[in-house]
Amino acid sequence: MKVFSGVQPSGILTIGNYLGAIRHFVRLQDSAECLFCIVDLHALTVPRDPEDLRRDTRTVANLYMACGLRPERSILFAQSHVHEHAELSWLMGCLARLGELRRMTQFKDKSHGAQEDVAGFGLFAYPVLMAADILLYKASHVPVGDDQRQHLELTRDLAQRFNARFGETFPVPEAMIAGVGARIMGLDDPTRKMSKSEPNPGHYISLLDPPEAIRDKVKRAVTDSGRDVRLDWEGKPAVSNLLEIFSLIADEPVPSLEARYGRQGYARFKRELGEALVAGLAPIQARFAELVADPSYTDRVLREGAERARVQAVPTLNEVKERMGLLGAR
Ligand code: AQP
Repeated sequence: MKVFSGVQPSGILTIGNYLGAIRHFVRLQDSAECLFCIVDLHALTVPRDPEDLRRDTRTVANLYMACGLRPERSILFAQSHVHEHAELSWLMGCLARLGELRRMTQFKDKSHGAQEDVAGFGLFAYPVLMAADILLYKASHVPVGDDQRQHLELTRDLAQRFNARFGETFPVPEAMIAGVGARIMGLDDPTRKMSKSEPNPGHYISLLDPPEAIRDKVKRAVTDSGRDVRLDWEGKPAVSNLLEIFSLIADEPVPSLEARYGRQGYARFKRELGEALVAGLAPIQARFAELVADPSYTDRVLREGAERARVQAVPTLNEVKERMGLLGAR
């Protein structure tokens, strides 16, 4: 089993990124060969301030480690340090079809329905680069949140198309999408996925929010009509989202939380959820503070991670080029 996944340095990671993805990365690293990437080329698909992007890339690296990823166990690296990603992306792009890329919902969401003549090409080509990220390492499994399901399907289609046309080369990777936590919703709007790049800070809880901010954001989180705390995504989407977050962060089953808070109204439930989040994030924040104090360590982890990733990336790229008919440089 070979695992690949990535996170964009497009802001400070949220509990959505943690509960939907990184928590699973940490678990997988003890049983599988793992590569976890900071997909900085993906972050360029929307306008970014260069200094912010550099800072966020280091922050994601430190948060990976603060959450429990160990560089001696998993390969941690920045996508742009392994230029083979961009090269394979071109080759895969030659197999992708405009129609299938146009159907990608993330492109539609992030281009905000802009006319095609102004929507970014990078945003359009994003899923092809993501397919290249995964296929470059011949990964068999990709742990992601639910929002990446469609991109994974495209990756599988491209792998199969390549294999059919040029001979068996890529394993067809499987998405690993957890049942619970795969789609944490916004605190301000339970119909929208929680996202780190949202302008309203009340929408998300970041892994680095100080305790007061966490308590305050949970207190202000929208709730549903009525008073009872129960899981009912149809009728009570906001409370169901909070219950799911509570269950995951406190490692307590939802029915046990329902039994405790069921008919008591929302105030105590929210107060104790705030405390559970503060307690759950405290060890991550403490470890992060240590890592930030030593940027040379982070840079070394990324440099060594890229070297180890390239050992796997270069042979795949050469194989692909040869199969496609490119003349090898001698
Ligand atoms: N709300 C979420 N619930 C569960 N999982 C989530 N993920 C993201 N949001 C949620 C998962 O986190 C991993 C990293 O995501 P990404 O950085 O590659 O991009 P994204 O999916 O677009 O995440 P964001 O936070 O919404 O970023 P921005 O705001 O830049 O678009 C993925 O596995 C993702 O599924």
